[in-house]
Amino acid sequence: MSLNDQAIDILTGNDRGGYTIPTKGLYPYQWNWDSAFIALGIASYDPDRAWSEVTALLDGQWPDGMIPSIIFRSDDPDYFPGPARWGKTPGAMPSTGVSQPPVLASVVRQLNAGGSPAEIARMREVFAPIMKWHRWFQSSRVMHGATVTTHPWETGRDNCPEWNIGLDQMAVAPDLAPYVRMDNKHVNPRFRPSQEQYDKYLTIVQRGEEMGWDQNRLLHEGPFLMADPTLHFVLLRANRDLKAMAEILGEDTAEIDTWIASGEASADYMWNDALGAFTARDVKTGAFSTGFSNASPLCFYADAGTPEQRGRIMENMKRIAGKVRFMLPSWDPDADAFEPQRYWCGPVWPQMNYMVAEGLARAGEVEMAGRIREDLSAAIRQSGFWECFNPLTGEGCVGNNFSWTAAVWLTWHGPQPLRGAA
Ligand code: 9WN
Repeated sequence: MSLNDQAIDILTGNDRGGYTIPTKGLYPYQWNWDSAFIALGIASYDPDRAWSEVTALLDGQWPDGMIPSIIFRSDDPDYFPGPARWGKTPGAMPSTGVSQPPVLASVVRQLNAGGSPAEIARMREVFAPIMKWHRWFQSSRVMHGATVTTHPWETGRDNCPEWNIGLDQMAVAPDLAPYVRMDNKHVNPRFRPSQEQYDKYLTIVQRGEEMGWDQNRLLHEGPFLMADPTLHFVLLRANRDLKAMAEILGEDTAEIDTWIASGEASADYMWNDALGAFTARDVKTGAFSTGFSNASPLCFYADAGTPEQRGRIMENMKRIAGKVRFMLPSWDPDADAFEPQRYWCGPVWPQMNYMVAEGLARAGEVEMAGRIREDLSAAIRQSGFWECFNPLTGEGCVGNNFSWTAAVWLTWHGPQPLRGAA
Protein backbone atom coordinates (compact mmCIF):
# COMPACT_ATOMS: atom_id res chain seq x y z
CA MET A 1 0.00 0.00 0.00
CA SER A 2 1.35 3.47 -0.84
CA LEU A 3 2.30 5.83 1.98
CA ASN A 4 -0.53 8.16 0.93
CA ASP A 5 -3.03 5.31 1.26
CA GLN A 6 -1.54 4.27 4.61
CA ALA A 7 -1.85 7.85 5.86
CA ILE A 8 -5.49 8.07 4.78
CA ASP A 9 -6.14 4.68 6.41
CA ILE A 10 -4.70 5.94 9.70
CA LEU A 11 -6.86 9.07 9.66
CA THR A 12 -10.04 7.17 8.79
CA GLY A 13 -9.19 4.48 11.37
CA ASN A 14 -8.78 7.15 14.07
CA ASP A 15 -12.03 8.91 13.02
CA ARG A 16 -14.59 8.80 15.83
CA GLY A 17 -17.41 10.45 13.87
CA GLY A 18 -16.75 14.12 13.13
CA TYR A 19 -13.50 14.27 15.05
CA THR A 20 -10.27 12.28 15.07
CA ILE A 21 -8.26 10.88 17.97
CA PRO A 22 -4.44 11.17 17.87
CA THR A 23 -3.90 7.40 18.20
CA LYS A 24 -5.72 4.36 19.56
CA GLY A 25 -5.11 3.36 23.18
CA LEU A 26 -2.74 6.09 24.36
CA TYR A 27 -4.88 9.12 23.37
CA PRO A 28 -8.59 8.24 23.03
CA TYR A 29 -10.07 11.78 22.91
CA GLN A 30 -10.05 14.88 20.72
CA TRP A 31 -6.94 17.00 21.30
CA ASN A 32 -6.82 20.65 20.34
CA TRP A 33 -3.77 21.26 18.16
CA ASP A 34 -3.81 17.67 16.93
CA SER A 35 -7.21 18.33 15.37
CA ALA A 36 -5.96 21.48 13.67
CA PHE A 37 -3.13 19.61 11.92
CA ILE A 38 -5.43 16.66 11.25
CA ALA A 39 -7.86 18.99 9.46
CA LEU A 40 -5.08 20.09 7.11
CA GLY A 41 -4.23 16.48 6.30
CA ILE A 42 -7.84 15.40 5.74
CA ALA A 43 -8.37 18.42 3.47
CA SER A 44 -6.02 16.81 0.96
CA TYR A 45 -8.66 14.14 0.22
CA ASP A 46 -11.98 15.16 1.89
CA PRO A 47 -12.47 18.93 2.45
CA ASP A 48 -15.95 18.55 4.00
CA ARG A 49 -14.73 16.09 6.61
CA ALA A 50 -11.77 18.39 7.30
CA TRP A 51 -14.18 21.15 8.17
CA SER A 52 -16.05 19.05 10.74
CA GLU A 53 -12.74 18.51 12.56
CA VAL A 54 -12.63 22.29 13.08
CA THR A 55 -16.24 22.75 14.19
CA ALA A 56 -16.07 19.72 16.52
CA LEU A 57 -13.19 21.39 18.34
CA LEU A 58 -15.23 24.54 18.83
CA ASP A 59 -17.92 22.44 20.55
CA GLY A 60 -15.58 22.30 23.55
CA GLN A 61 -15.16 26.08 23.93
CA TRP A 62 -15.66 27.54 27.43
CA PRO A 63 -17.92 30.56 28.04
CA ASP A 64 -14.80 32.70 28.63
CA GLY A 65 -13.47 31.75 25.18
CA MET A 66 -10.85 29.17 26.14
CA ILE A 67 -10.66 26.09 23.92
CA PRO A 68 -9.31 23.29 26.10
CA SER A 69 -6.48 20.92 25.25
CA ILE A 70 -8.71 17.83 25.43
CA ILE A 71 -12.47 17.39 25.04
CA PHE A 72 -13.80 14.36 26.95
CA ARG A 73 -16.85 13.25 24.98
CA SER A 74 -16.83 10.01 26.94
CA ASP A 75 -15.01 8.63 29.94
CA ASP A 76 -12.40 6.14 28.81
CA PRO A 77 -10.86 4.34 31.80
CA ASP A 78 -7.81 3.59 29.68
CA TYR A 79 -6.67 7.24 29.85
CA PHE A 80 -5.37 9.18 32.83
CA PRO A 81 -6.00 11.97 33.86
CA GLY A 82 -9.54 11.79 32.48
CA PRO A 83 -12.61 13.93 33.23
CA ALA A 84 -12.94 12.87 36.88
CA ARG A 85 -9.47 14.13 37.74
CA TRP A 86 -9.92 17.52 36.00
CA GLY A 87 -13.20 17.98 37.87
CA LYS A 88 -16.01 20.34 36.99
CA THR A 89 -15.09 22.57 34.05
CA PRO A 90 -17.33 25.36 32.68
CA GLY A 91 -17.63 24.26 29.04
CA ALA A 92 -20.59 22.45 27.48
CA MET A 93 -18.51 19.27 27.51
CA PRO A 94 -16.13 17.90 30.15
CA SER A 95 -12.57 18.95 29.36
CA THR A 96 -9.14 19.72 30.71
CA GLY A 97 -8.58 23.11 32.38
CA VAL A 98 -5.74 24.26 30.11
CA SER A 99 -5.52 25.13 26.43
CA GLN A 100 -2.98 24.28 23.71
CA PRO A 101 -1.08 26.19 20.98
CA PRO A 102 -3.77 28.00 18.93
CA VAL A 103 -3.00 26.72 15.44
CA LEU A 104 -6.65 26.75 14.44
CA ALA A 105 -6.93 30.23 12.86
CA SER A 106 -3.97 29.50 10.59
CA VAL A 107 -5.55 26.22 9.55
CA VAL A 108 -8.94 27.79 8.84
CA ARG A 109 -7.30 30.42 6.67
CA GLN A 110 -5.45 27.75 4.74
CA LEU A 111 -8.50 25.51 4.36
CA ASN A 112 -10.39 28.43 2.83
CA ALA A 113 -7.57 29.94 0.82
CA GLY A 114 -9.57 29.90 -2.43
CA GLY A 115 -12.00 32.55 -1.23
CA SER A 116 -15.09 31.02 -2.91
CA PRO A 117 -18.48 32.09 -1.45
CA ALA A 118 -18.76 28.70 0.31
CA GLU A 119 -15.29 29.07 1.81
CA ILE A 120 -16.02 32.60 2.99
CA ALA A 121 -19.25 31.38 4.62
CA ARG A 122 -17.25 28.76 6.51
CA MET A 123 -14.74 31.34 7.63
CA ARG A 124 -17.57 33.51 8.90
CA GLU A 125 -19.02 30.56 10.85
CA VAL A 126 -15.88 30.20 12.97
CA PHE A 127 -14.45 33.72 13.02
CA ALA A 128 -16.21 34.92 16.21
CA PRO A 129 -15.38 31.85 18.37
CA ILE A 130 -11.74 31.93 17.31
CA MET A 131 -11.56 35.69 17.98
CA LYS A 132 -12.96 34.99 21.44
CA TRP A 133 -10.33 32.33 22.05
CA HIS A 134 -7.52 34.69 21.03
CA ARG A 135 -9.00 37.36 23.32
CA TRP A 136 -8.89 34.80 26.13
CA PHE A 137 -5.16 34.37 25.55
CA GLN A 138 -4.68 38.14 25.91
CA SER A 139 -6.58 38.28 29.19
CA SER A 140 -5.49 35.00 30.76
CA ARG A 141 -2.10 34.08 29.32
CA VAL A 142 -0.08 37.25 28.71
CA MET A 143 2.50 38.68 31.09
CA HIS A 144 5.27 41.15 30.23
CA GLY A 145 3.66 41.06 26.79
CA ALA A 146 4.74 37.42 26.32
CA THR A 147 2.42 34.43 26.09
CA VAL A 148 2.74 32.38 29.24
CA THR A 149 1.52 29.03 30.45
CA THR A 150 0.34 27.61 33.75
CA HIS A 151 1.02 23.97 32.82
CA PRO A 152 3.59 22.25 30.58
CA TRP A 153 0.74 20.25 28.98
CA GLU A 154 -0.67 23.54 27.64
CA THR A 155 2.45 24.10 25.54
CA GLY A 156 2.03 20.74 23.83
CA ARG A 157 5.72 20.05 24.65
CA ASP A 158 5.05 18.28 27.92
CA ASN A 159 8.42 17.19 29.30
CA CYS A 160 10.75 19.35 27.25
CA PRO A 161 13.70 20.18 29.55
CA GLU A 162 12.69 23.83 28.97
CA TRP A 163 10.21 23.42 31.82
CA ASN A 164 12.67 22.03 34.36
CA ILE A 165 13.58 25.45 35.79
CA GLY A 166 9.89 26.10 36.51
CA LEU A 167 9.16 22.58 37.77
CA ASP A 168 12.28 22.52 39.98
CA GLN A 169 11.08 25.48 42.02
CA MET A 170 7.64 23.94 42.71
CA ALA A 171 6.86 21.18 45.17
CA VAL A 172 4.67 18.13 44.71
CA ALA A 173 1.43 18.73 46.65
CA PRO A 174 1.71 16.92 50.00
CA ASP A 175 -1.97 16.06 49.62
CA LEU A 176 -1.65 14.86 46.01
CA ALA A 177 -4.48 12.38 45.47
CA PRO A 178 -3.13 8.92 44.61
CA TYR A 179 -3.26 7.94 40.95
CA VAL A 180 -2.27 5.26 38.47
CA ARG A 181 -0.63 6.28 35.21
CA MET A 182 -2.09 4.69 32.11
CA ASP A 183 0.36 6.06 29.52
CA ASN A 184 3.09 3.65 30.60
CA LYS A 185 0.73 0.71 30.12
CA HIS A 186 0.29 1.60 26.46
CA VAL A 187 3.88 2.46 25.54
CA ASN A 188 7.42 1.84 26.71
CA PRO A 189 8.07 4.01 29.82
CA ARG A 190 11.56 4.94 28.52
CA PHE A 191 9.80 7.11 25.93
CA ARG A 192 7.60 8.95 28.44
CA PRO A 193 7.94 11.67 31.14
CA SER A 194 9.38 10.68 34.52
CA GLN A 195 7.29 9.91 37.62
CA GLU A 196 8.44 13.08 39.39
CA GLN A 197 7.33 15.17 36.40
CA TYR A 198 3.96 13.44 36.41
CA ASP A 199 3.53 14.19 40.13
CA LYS A 200 4.11 17.87 39.35
CA TYR A 201 1.76 17.87 36.34
CA LEU A 202 -0.91 16.38 38.61
CA THR A 203 -0.12 18.87 41.38
CA ILE A 204 -0.94 21.75 39.00
CA VAL A 205 -4.15 20.00 37.93
CA GLN A 206 -5.16 19.53 41.57
CA ARG A 207 -4.51 23.21 42.36
CA GLY A 208 -6.46 24.33 39.28
CA GLU A 209 -9.37 22.11 40.22
CA GLU A 210 -9.34 23.48 43.79
CA MET A 211 -9.48 27.01 42.31
CA GLY A 212 -12.54 26.00 40.27
CA TRP A 213 -10.43 26.59 37.14
CA ASP A 214 -10.49 30.33 37.81
CA GLN A 215 -7.88 31.22 35.19
CA ASN A 216 -7.00 34.53 36.80
CA ARG A 217 -6.17 32.81 40.09
CA LEU A 218 -4.27 30.07 38.30
CA LEU A 219 -2.21 32.73 36.54
CA HIS A 220 -1.37 34.67 39.72
CA GLU A 221 -1.42 31.96 42.41
CA GLY A 222 -0.68 28.75 40.49
CA PRO A 223 2.54 26.83 41.18
CA PHE A 224 3.98 27.13 37.63
CA LEU A 225 4.25 30.11 35.29
CA MET A 226 6.55 30.24 32.28
CA ALA A 227 6.69 32.19 29.03
CA ASP A 228 6.58 29.79 26.08
CA PRO A 229 7.88 30.40 22.55
CA THR A 230 5.45 27.81 21.11
CA LEU A 231 2.36 29.52 22.47
CA HIS A 232 3.77 32.97 21.73
CA PHE A 233 4.80 32.41 18.13
CA VAL A 234 1.88 30.18 17.19
CA LEU A 235 -0.49 32.82 18.60
CA LEU A 236 1.29 35.66 16.79
CA ARG A 237 1.08 33.77 13.49
CA ALA A 238 -2.56 32.89 14.21
CA ASN A 239 -3.33 36.55 14.90
CA ARG A 240 -1.87 37.48 11.51
CA ASP A 241 -4.09 34.84 9.88
CA LEU A 242 -7.10 36.00 11.90
CA LYS A 243 -6.47 39.54 10.69
CA ALA A 244 -6.38 38.34 7.08
CA MET A 245 -9.72 36.61 7.66
CA ALA A 246 -11.17 39.74 9.27
CA GLU A 247 -10.23 41.73 6.17
CA ILE A 248 -11.89 39.21 3.88
CA LEU A 249 -15.02 39.25 6.07
CA GLY A 250 -15.11 43.04 6.42
CA GLU A 251 -14.61 42.89 10.20
CA ASP A 252 -12.80 45.55 12.21
CA THR A 253 -9.12 44.63 12.72
CA ALA A 254 -8.16 47.25 15.34
CA GLU A 255 -8.14 44.86 18.31
CA ILE A 256 -6.17 42.20 16.41
CA ASP A 257 -3.68 44.88 15.32
CA THR A 258 -2.89 45.64 18.96
CA TRP A 259 -2.31 41.93 19.67
CA ILE A 260 0.04 41.64 16.70
CA ALA A 261 2.01 44.75 17.67
CA SER A 262 2.41 43.57 21.24
CA GLY A 263 3.30 40.01 20.15
CA GLU A 264 6.04 41.34 17.88
CA ALA A 265 7.45 43.76 20.45
CA SER A 266 7.45 41.38 23.39
CA ALA A 267 9.11 38.35 21.78
CA ASP A 268 12.31 39.86 23.23
CA TYR A 269 11.16 38.80 26.69
CA MET A 270 12.13 35.26 25.60
CA TRP A 271 15.33 36.22 23.78
CA ASN A 272 18.12 34.27 25.46
CA ASP A 273 21.18 36.15 24.30
CA ALA A 274 23.63 33.72 25.88
CA LEU A 275 22.25 30.93 23.66
CA GLY A 276 21.30 33.01 20.64
CA ALA A 277 17.76 31.68 20.68
CA PHE A 278 14.22 32.30 21.81
CA THR A 279 13.68 30.03 24.79
CA ALA A 280 11.16 29.55 27.58
CA ARG A 281 11.55 31.77 30.64
CA ASP A 282 10.35 31.34 34.20
CA VAL A 283 8.15 34.36 34.95
CA LYS A 284 8.45 33.82 38.71
CA THR A 285 12.26 34.05 38.77
CA GLY A 286 13.14 35.61 35.41
CA ALA A 287 15.46 32.65 34.65
CA PHE A 288 15.87 31.44 31.07
CA SER A 289 15.72 27.85 29.96
CA THR A 290 19.04 26.28 29.06
CA GLY A 291 18.75 24.92 25.54
CA PHE A 292 17.71 25.44 21.95
CA SER A 293 14.43 23.65 21.28
CA ASN A 294 12.33 23.03 18.19
CA ALA A 295 10.15 25.96 19.37
CA SER A 296 13.09 28.39 19.07
CA PRO A 297 12.87 28.73 15.24
CA LEU A 298 9.08 29.23 15.34
CA CYS A 299 9.93 32.96 15.12
CA PHE A 300 10.16 32.33 11.36
CA TYR A 301 6.65 30.84 11.34
CA ALA A 302 5.44 33.96 13.19
CA ASP A 303 7.53 36.32 11.06
CA ALA A 304 9.12 37.77 14.20
CA GLY A 305 12.61 38.51 15.46
CA THR A 306 15.29 40.86 14.16
CA PRO A 307 17.66 39.88 11.32
CA GLU A 308 20.40 39.43 13.92
CA GLN A 309 18.26 37.16 16.08
CA ARG A 310 17.28 35.11 13.04
CA GLY A 311 20.93 34.85 12.01
CA ARG A 312 21.91 33.45 15.40
CA ILE A 313 19.05 30.96 15.30
CA MET A 314 20.23 29.79 11.88
CA GLU A 315 23.75 29.32 13.27
CA ASN A 316 22.33 27.12 16.02
CA MET A 317 20.31 25.11 13.53
CA LYS A 318 23.36 24.53 11.32
CA ARG A 319 25.34 23.36 14.36
CA ILE A 320 22.55 20.97 15.34
CA ALA A 321 22.14 19.77 11.74
CA GLY A 322 25.76 18.58 11.92
CA LYS A 323 24.98 16.45 14.98
CA VAL A 324 21.83 14.56 14.03
CA ARG A 325 20.79 12.54 11.01
CA PHE A 326 17.16 13.71 11.28
CA MET A 327 16.27 17.35 11.85
CA LEU A 328 14.78 18.97 13.93
CA PRO A 329 15.34 17.50 17.43
CA SER A 330 13.04 18.84 20.13
CA TRP A 331 16.00 19.57 22.41
CA ASP A 332 19.58 20.58 21.73
CA PRO A 333 21.87 17.51 21.48
CA ASP A 334 24.63 19.60 23.12
CA ALA A 335 22.46 20.54 26.13
CA ASP A 336 22.00 18.69 29.41
CA ALA A 337 19.03 16.34 29.54
CA PHE A 338 19.09 15.51 25.81
CA GLU A 339 17.62 12.04 25.36
CA PRO A 340 16.98 11.00 21.76
CA GLN A 341 14.05 8.72 22.59
CA ARG A 342 12.32 10.39 25.50
CA TYR A 343 9.35 12.32 24.23
CA TRP A 344 10.13 16.07 24.15
CA CYS A 345 13.75 15.63 25.34
CA GLY A 346 15.12 15.00 21.83
CA PRO A 347 12.80 13.31 19.33
CA VAL A 348 11.70 14.92 16.06
CA TRP A 349 8.03 15.97 16.10
CA PRO A 350 6.07 16.04 12.80
CA GLN A 351 3.85 19.05 13.52
CA MET A 352 6.83 21.11 14.72
CA ASN A 353 8.81 20.24 11.58
CA TYR A 354 5.78 21.29 9.55
CA MET A 355 5.56 24.75 11.14
CA VAL A 356 9.30 25.37 11.25
CA ALA A 357 9.76 24.35 7.61
CA GLU A 358 6.85 26.53 6.54
CA GLY A 359 8.29 29.55 8.33
CA LEU A 360 11.83 29.01 7.04
CA ALA A 361 10.62 28.57 3.46
CA ARG A 362 8.68 31.83 3.62
CA ALA A 363 11.73 33.59 5.02
CA GLY A 364 13.84 32.38 2.09
CA GLU A 365 15.81 29.83 4.17
CA VAL A 366 15.01 27.25 1.53
CA GLU A 367 17.87 24.84 2.17
CA MET A 368 17.16 24.39 5.88
CA ALA A 369 13.40 24.23 5.21
CA GLY A 370 14.05 21.45 2.69
CA ARG A 371 16.24 19.51 5.09
CA ILE A 372 13.61 19.67 7.84
CA ARG A 373 10.89 18.50 5.47
CA GLU A 374 13.01 15.80 3.84
CA ASP A 375 14.32 14.40 7.13
CA LEU A 376 10.82 13.91 8.53
CA SER A 377 9.66 12.37 5.25
CA ALA A 378 12.68 10.03 5.33
CA ALA A 379 11.96 8.99 8.92
CA ILE A 380 8.36 8.19 7.95
CA ARG A 381 9.48 6.19 4.91
CA GLN A 382 11.95 4.29 7.07
CA SER A 383 9.84 3.64 10.17
CA GLY A 384 6.18 4.48 9.54
CA PHE A 385 3.73 6.96 11.00
CA TRP A 386 4.97 7.30 14.57
CA GLU A 387 4.18 10.07 17.04
CA CYS A 388 7.83 11.21 16.99
CA PHE A 389 11.24 9.92 15.90
CA ASN A 390 14.72 9.41 17.30
CA PRO A 391 16.79 12.17 15.61
CA LEU A 392 19.92 9.99 15.51
CA THR A 393 18.41 6.83 14.03
CA GLY A 394 14.94 7.66 12.67
CA GLU A 395 13.43 4.96 14.88
CA GLY A 396 9.77 5.66 15.72
CA CYS A 397 8.92 6.55 19.33
CA VAL A 398 5.81 6.43 21.55
CA GLY A 399 2.49 6.00 19.66
CA ASN A 400 2.21 4.39 16.20
CA ASN A 401 -0.39 5.00 13.47
CA PHE A 402 -0.40 8.57 14.62
CA SER A 403 -2.86 11.06 13.15
CA TRP A 404 -0.74 14.21 12.94
CA THR A 405 2.13 12.31 11.35
CA ALA A 406 -0.26 11.00 8.68
CA ALA A 407 -1.70 14.51 8.31
CA VAL A 408 1.65 16.26 7.86
CA TRP A 409 2.66 13.61 5.32
CA LEU A 410 -0.52 14.27 3.33
CA THR A 411 -0.09 18.06 3.37
CA TRP A 412 3.28 17.55 1.73
CA HIS A 413 2.75 14.46 -0.42
CA GLY A 414 -1.02 13.83 -0.49
CA PRO A 415 -3.41 13.53 -3.44
CA GLN A 416 -4.03 17.30 -3.47
CA PRO A 417 -1.24 19.01 -1.52
CA LEU A 418 -2.68 22.11 0.13
CA ARG A 419 -2.17 25.54 -1.37
CA GLY A 420 0.43 27.34 0.66
CA ALA A 421 1.70 24.21 2.46
CA ALA A 422 5.41 24.31 3.29
C1 9WN B 1 -1.05 15.44 27.30
C2 9WN B 1 -1.90 14.24 21.88
C3 9WN B 1 -0.99 15.02 22.82
C4 9WN B 1 -0.29 16.17 22.09
C5 9WN B 1 0.81 16.80 22.95
C6 9WN B 1 1.73 15.70 23.45
C7 9WN B 1 0.95 14.66 24.23
C8 9WN B 1 -0.46 14.48 26.27
C9 9WN B 1 0.29 13.38 27.02
O1 9WN B 1 -0.05 14.10 23.39
O2 9WN B 1 0.39 15.25 25.39
O3 9WN B 1 -1.85 16.39 26.65
O4 9WN B 1 -0.37 12.62 27.72
O5 9WN B 1 1.50 13.28 26.92
O6 9WN B 1 2.77 16.23 24.20
O7 9WN B 1 1.52 17.75 22.18
O8 9WN B 1 -1.22 17.14 21.72
O9 9WN B 1 -1.21 13.86 20.73
